[in-house]
Amino acid sequence: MGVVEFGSRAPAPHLDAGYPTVAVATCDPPGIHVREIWTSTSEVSAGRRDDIVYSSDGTHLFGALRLPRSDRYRDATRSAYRQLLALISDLDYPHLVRMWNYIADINRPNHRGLEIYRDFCQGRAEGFDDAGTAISARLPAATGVGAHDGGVVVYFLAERTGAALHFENPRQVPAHQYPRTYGPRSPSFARATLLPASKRLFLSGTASIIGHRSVSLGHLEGQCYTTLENIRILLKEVSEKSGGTVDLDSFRLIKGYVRHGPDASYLHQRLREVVGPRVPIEIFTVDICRSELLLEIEGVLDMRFPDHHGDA
Ligand code: 3EB
Repeated sequence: MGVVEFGSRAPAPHLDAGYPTVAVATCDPPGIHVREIWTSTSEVSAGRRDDIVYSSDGTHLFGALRLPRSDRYRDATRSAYRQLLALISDLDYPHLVRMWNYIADINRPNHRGLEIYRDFCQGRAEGFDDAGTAISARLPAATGVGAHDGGVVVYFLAERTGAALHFENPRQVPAHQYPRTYGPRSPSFARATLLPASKRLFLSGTASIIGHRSVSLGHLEGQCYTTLENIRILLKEVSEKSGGTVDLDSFRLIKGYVRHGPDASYLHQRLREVVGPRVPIEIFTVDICRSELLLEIEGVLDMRFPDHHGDA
């Protein structure tokens, strides 16, 4: 349904191959470092509306857009999110499942001295407001991290049936309820989203945050430990609430982000210990949304549900 190219360049998402190709600037050596490929077993058709390229298969919609590099993203983000939400509603894939936001200069001040991430969050929250409470009550899992170039690149997955379930982490304040000290509008996302039909769990970007506070300041190993604890606690919550099973052994792919390149090998080693020898791991060196955070972890997991038709 779409391809995401993590590499040195970030041209706008395009449809030249008959499906969306999205580029995210996450590395310096020229070329494409890794491709993320979204497939479907059904027939896929692609299209473009406003600044959004998309593909759909009757059940899911994959889409992408890019906002050009700027020192103010609030209004452009609001309008892009409004367009995106209108598109999925009009095409009848109204339920967001997972969103990724890659934001260049994420920790730099905007034209008014407000951090770019906070400026982005303000526009995103307003875009959700514009769409009405039905959508803002069903915020999906997401990632919001830095990138080396490209302005703001957004790609997302939505679905038709409304079966997607969203989860919060009992050890963390829901991001949409973070206090105002973190910016004029809170980040708009849930900690994880489950697609029951495919038993797939989408884990949001997760960092060393307890309650709403960043912890283990300046300490890589401590932030890694707290982040993995956050994930373990969230997965326990998802298991309890969904009646299925999911734990740290359930990853089918995992992505890590580190602020400082030399920390990549440590995070890679820790993730390898956690997920076992066969699960793909990718580590990207980009800024993280809070300037004190050194790393963030996200991924896709396979859930198991009891088999009601079994021979037990
Ligand atoms: C956090 O927990 C860390 O703005 O979309 C994680 C996942 C984070 C998504 C977003 C931000 C976002 O607040 C940062």
